[in-house]
Amino acid sequence: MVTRRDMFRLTGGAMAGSALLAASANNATADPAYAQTVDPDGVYTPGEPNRDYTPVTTPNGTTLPFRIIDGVKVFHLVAEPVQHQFAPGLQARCWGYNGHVHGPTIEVVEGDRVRIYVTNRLEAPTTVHWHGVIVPSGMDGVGGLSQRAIHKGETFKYEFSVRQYGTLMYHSHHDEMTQMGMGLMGMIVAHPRAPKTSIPDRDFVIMLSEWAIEPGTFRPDTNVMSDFNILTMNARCYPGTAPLVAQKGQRVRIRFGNLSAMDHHPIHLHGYAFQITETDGGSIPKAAQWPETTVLVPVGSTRTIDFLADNPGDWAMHCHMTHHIMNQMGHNIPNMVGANFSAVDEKMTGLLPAYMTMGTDGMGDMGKHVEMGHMAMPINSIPMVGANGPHDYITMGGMFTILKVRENLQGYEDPGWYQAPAETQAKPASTDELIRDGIET
Ligand SMILES: [Cu+2]
Repeated sequence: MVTRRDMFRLTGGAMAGSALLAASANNATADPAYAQTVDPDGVYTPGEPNRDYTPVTTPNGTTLPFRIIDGVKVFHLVAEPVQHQFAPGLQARCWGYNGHVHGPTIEVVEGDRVRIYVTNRLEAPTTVHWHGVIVPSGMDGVGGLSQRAIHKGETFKYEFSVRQYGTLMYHSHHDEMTQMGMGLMGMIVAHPRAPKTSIPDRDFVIMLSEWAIEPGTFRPDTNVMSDFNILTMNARCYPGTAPLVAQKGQRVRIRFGNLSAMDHHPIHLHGYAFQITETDGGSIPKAAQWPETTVLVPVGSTRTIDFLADNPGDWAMHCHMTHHIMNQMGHNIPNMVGANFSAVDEKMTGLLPAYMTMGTDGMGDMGKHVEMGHMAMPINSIPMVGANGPHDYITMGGMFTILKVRENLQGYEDPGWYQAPAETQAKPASTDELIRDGIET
């Protein structure tokens, strides 16, 4: 007699068994909350990029390479100090994996058997926890609870079968406040063995995190509890963030993870409404999804959004907490908005020709003044806001990037700024228009 399990063994990872997999999936997903299309006890051939899945893109980041040894996908993570640039003009001595902050994205396929070696090149002991991944208890990577810490110079081996699909994470689980604050984290994407929904054309991965780096210093301060001043997407703050590029008509997926110490981030996308389709717990049934333009990504969670890129343009995508779109914002400065400092400025310029009182009209001009050389900045620091845009200065920094959707792309390099058709471009109102519409100014 051939049992259901035997059938899985016989069909292996081949898509020929997909009808059977789909039938089984209904039974399998009835119990666990996590998303699954494989038999948890089945044996599958290792999933290969562009054959079994469309690889994800990690803007400003990279994907961890692997080797297949006797049917097992073998990865090697090296925890080590990394000199990391957050944006031009700001870098710090952080901790990361394989020369990157954050670590490379680990991409696997449901049903894969994976073996992940972790070498510790830090002075401090460490561990790696596979956040949201259903693993045997001894592979969970919690220092003291699941294993002893990996000491300096040691290499540990983690091995498990991937029995779910979705957007997951990895991070140090030893001296968590320090080690995650220094950057020891990365994203994991597990692709479904037998996808139940359409596969996206563009699939992006973005880790949200936060840092405290005082201007003029070169090391994140992990003791800070609330005054984080560098807010990042894939460990970069604007203008250091790379744009997300898609062609009109493509199905786009963006997978957010948040391992900030203390802050949830409501990420808002302009130009689109999207569906929230996954959490790190699994995929959300179609009937339970609802449309949004802002997705709240809580600390210690992932959220996946899906939409059709049918609206060409340059679209802002940013945390909607306004203090999270500033760079190295000091929060202990006096409130200057609306104050009249013209007499002070006049007297001060006699003493210091470059003197200028900042903040009376808000902070929007600060980046511009720095760029024009009107304002001196401490060493290793960046303006609170922005960069030059196509129309004027962009007054956002921090957790901000741009989704660029174009009619025709030659590739996925930055296509430059969007040229809006003249009739769709906001511009100063003409006198004729004001008279015609009875607008008095
Ligand atoms: Cu935020």
